[in-house]
Amino acid sequence: MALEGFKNRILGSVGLLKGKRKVDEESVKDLSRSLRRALLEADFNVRQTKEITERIERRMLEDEKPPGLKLETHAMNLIYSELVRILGPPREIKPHNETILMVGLYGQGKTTTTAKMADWWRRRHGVKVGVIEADVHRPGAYQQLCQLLEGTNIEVYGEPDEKDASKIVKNGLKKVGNSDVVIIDTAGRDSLDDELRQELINIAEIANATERFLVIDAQVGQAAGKVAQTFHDLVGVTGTIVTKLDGTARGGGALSAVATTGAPIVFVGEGEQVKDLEKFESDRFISRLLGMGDIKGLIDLAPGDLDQEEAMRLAQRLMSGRFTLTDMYSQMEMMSKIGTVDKLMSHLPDTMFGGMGSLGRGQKKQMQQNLEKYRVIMDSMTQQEKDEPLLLKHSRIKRIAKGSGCTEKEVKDLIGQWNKSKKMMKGMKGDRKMRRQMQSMMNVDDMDFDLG
Ligand SMILES: Nc1nc2c(ncn2[C@@H]2O[C@H](COP(=O)(O)OP(=O)(O)OP(=O)(O)O)[C@@H](O)[C@H]2O)c(=O)[nH]1
Ligand SMILES: [Mg+2]
Repeated sequence: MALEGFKNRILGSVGLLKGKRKVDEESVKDLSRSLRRALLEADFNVRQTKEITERIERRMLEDEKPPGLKLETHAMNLIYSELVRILGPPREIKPHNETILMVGLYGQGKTTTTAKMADWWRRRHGVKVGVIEADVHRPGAYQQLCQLLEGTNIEVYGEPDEKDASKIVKNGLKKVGNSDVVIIDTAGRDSLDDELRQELINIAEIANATERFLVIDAQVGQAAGKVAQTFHDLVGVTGTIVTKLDGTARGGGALSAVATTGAPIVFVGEGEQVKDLEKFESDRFISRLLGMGDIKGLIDLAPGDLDQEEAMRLAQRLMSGRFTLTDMYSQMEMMSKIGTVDKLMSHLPDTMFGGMGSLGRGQKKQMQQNLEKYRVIMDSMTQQEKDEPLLLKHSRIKRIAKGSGCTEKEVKDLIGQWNKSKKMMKGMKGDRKMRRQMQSMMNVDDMDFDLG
């Protein structure tokens, strides 16, 4: 898909510098040319592409490369920082006197995100939020919104039988307009016919919204630029929301949308639940986009009952390659506390766990089930066995299988998994580039790779 293409092109561009020790003008030009193609293909507009490539050219020639860093890595870091820069600093929306109009194509997640944001402001800022359902085309839109916000005390205004969206907005504003934040959900558009265009323009005029947020599914890819332009022409988009980032797509299409409208990303949606909304941070987004992984994201994911220090230790253990079964066990425990494997994996570098970050949904589910099973099995082991898994020969395996109610094969599978992980970690130990990347991500000077 478009996004993988983008990432691969960037890697390809940077790869042009392989084996070079010093920067020279010619290779910088090559890099820049290749980069330009990658950006244009990802629907960055010409102006933005020019700006990025020129800045990278200049910085390649002028910035001093940190000692010990390969030229490719240095270039990658520059590209990373320029992409982060172009996405801009986070957009702060003050939860006071705001009216937000949600627009976007069919099924992109407008209604869900309306509920998510409403709840987010209520939870985070404790302000009064009111919501207006102005989608008169999707049957059941009002019920959908009410259901999502059930139990939150957020007032949802709707007139399920009314066919005139403007009227609903007018009435709705009278009813909930005095809230600190008012969010208006509108109908999805498959393609924009004249009638729908006019409806949206009318709503926008009546709502006189302080913000117009465009909702884009992360899967949309390159088409996002065009879509964004259409809505921008109609209502003047002021913010972008990328949804479904929990899926396989990494969200590159959003870059095109942002490049087109200049409206920064405000929130990202990472699941179907109302709580699955995160404030956007461009550095995190770009590192995920480029498959660089994101240890900070991993740590921030930890819920309140998991203290940061413990989470840091987990990250360190993940990186350190120390791999007794006990280590693996506590990792698993914490993983299950942090949340789904799915969510965790999307924050890890692609190369970790042998590319587990790009496993399909089915495979991830399988892994989650395995975790459950492993846990049961390990509960039947002695501490010594967990510390020294090499002790686990036939008679012990038999005993453990019996004790845990699993088959011997399942016990062997666990040992096999441990062996595989251990090997992988050994591989990482040898990979200096990876190690350096980990170190800089975690902000540590040296890491203890104790593999026994
Ligand atoms: N996995 C995942 N699913 C999401 C996310 N946001 C929305 N969805 C799902 O996407 C589907 C469409 O979401 P809606 O909120 O109904 O989309 P909409 O833009 O209001 O759709 P229309 O009103 O038909 O135009 C629903 O099944 C949502 O649960 C997300 O961030 N992650
Ligand atoms: Mg909807």
